[in-house]
Amino acid sequence: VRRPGFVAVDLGATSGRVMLGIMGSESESEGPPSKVELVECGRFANGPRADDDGALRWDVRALWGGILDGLRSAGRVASERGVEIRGVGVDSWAIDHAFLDASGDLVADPFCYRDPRTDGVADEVYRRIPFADHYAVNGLQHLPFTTEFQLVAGVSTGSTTEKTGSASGGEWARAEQLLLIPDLIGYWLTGRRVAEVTNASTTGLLDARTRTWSAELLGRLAAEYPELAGLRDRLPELVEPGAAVGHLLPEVQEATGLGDVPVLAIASHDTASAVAATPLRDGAAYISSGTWSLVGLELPAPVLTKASRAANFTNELGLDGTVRYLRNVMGLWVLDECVRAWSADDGAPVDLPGLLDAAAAEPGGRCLVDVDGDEFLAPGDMPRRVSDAVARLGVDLPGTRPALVRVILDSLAASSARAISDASSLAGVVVSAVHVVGGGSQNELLCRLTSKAAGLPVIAGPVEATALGNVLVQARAVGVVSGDLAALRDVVRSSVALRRYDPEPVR
Ligand code: LFR
Repeated sequence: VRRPGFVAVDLGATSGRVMLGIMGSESESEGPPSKVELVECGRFANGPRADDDGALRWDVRALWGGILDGLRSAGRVASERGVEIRGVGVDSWAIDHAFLDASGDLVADPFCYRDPRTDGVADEVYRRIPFADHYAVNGLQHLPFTTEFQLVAGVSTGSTTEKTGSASGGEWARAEQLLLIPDLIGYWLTGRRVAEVTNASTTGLLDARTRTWSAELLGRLAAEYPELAGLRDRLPELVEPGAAVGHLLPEVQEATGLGDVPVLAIASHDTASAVAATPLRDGAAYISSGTWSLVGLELPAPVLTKASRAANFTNELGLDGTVRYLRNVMGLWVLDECVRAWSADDGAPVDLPGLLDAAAAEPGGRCLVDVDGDEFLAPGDMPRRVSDAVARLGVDLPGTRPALVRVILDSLAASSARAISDASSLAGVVVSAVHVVGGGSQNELLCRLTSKAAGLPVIAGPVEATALGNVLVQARAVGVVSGDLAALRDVVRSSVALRRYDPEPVR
């Protein structure tokens, strides 16, 4: 008998991956599989690109090409390994969305949430529909680029959005449907349009308690911005993770060599898949550490209190009715952007492991910058922006790369520690450990600094939490594994090695 396999398409802000999750092991022929092995079948670059007007957009057709290539190699790997592909699931970063026109074609490449067209828009919206009224329903932290604000930016012609406002307003006029990025890929794979709920929860348009589109918020938005009156009709039907989306279209089967494989809804917000595969136990916080650090707790219900709102905690939706109670910390973006700038200066890629070793040898705690400031959101010129922030603190920092990297990581660790202690007091949960998953779980210095700053043990891994969460939800949807989140996390624990860092002093 062939072992079951599931393909995870995982799109990140800097790269996309196609992973084949192979269930069980050679020795485990009977009974439900206790582990999953991930095989990378494709990897392709991603990143926002400036269009002719300077607007930052995602090249989703290039991503689609990478996905098809990855599916083709997943098919090859599966046949070499005696694996039967039983499903495909797609996750990506949240919030960003595409419009389809009346013929089902893409109206334009989707905007990247880092495009400055949303500057000032949220405040304008809050003057008409207060933040408190939003929070009472959608439970979302304030982020300047939430889908709702992008939509308003697209129909506003005010000075703050002059640059791209009119062009994107034209785009909205042609829009018949709004699809979040993973749902767009799902549509291209199957021809069916849905809105998966964990990702839909980041739009600002969902009710965090009922997990449905909020008639109240959509109604108020339409009353304030008549151009958006048709928004409700442009939002697809919501589905929960585990639902069947459809089957690969004949042309996709042909292009990939895969057969009539089902496409399954998973927790399509990458952070939701990552949290699903974080081997949490009671009282553990998590940091999903990549481009962003998403720092918080898994809860059974949203916390919509005034204190929670003031602390800017979000209630994004998770697997199996859970809530991801967290705050966005700027994450490795700031470091990655510095590395990108330095590599461009040098005309050669910077040696990151070497740089991190040198940063580890720097004295810690020289200063902390507020890495979460909006000033760090946009791409470009990051070393100067961080140095300027240091200078504003009146600190005389040596002008070396390791010194700057150390400040960035100290600041990131401090911000994460603050989010953990805030989440703990706001949700009334005593936190005993912090799980770090995603790419940042491999950054030993960051794990150590986080452990020290939080005064808690850090348990690092899995690196590929998102892909694992994607695969496991598919496996459960078709009955290859069964059980609740705890059972899925048992499979994660037996599949990967975790590393522990105790809060011993770091220099
Ligand atoms: C992480 C992430 C965050 C979201 C940000 C923008 O990849 O999905 O959860 O806030 O990207 O979509």
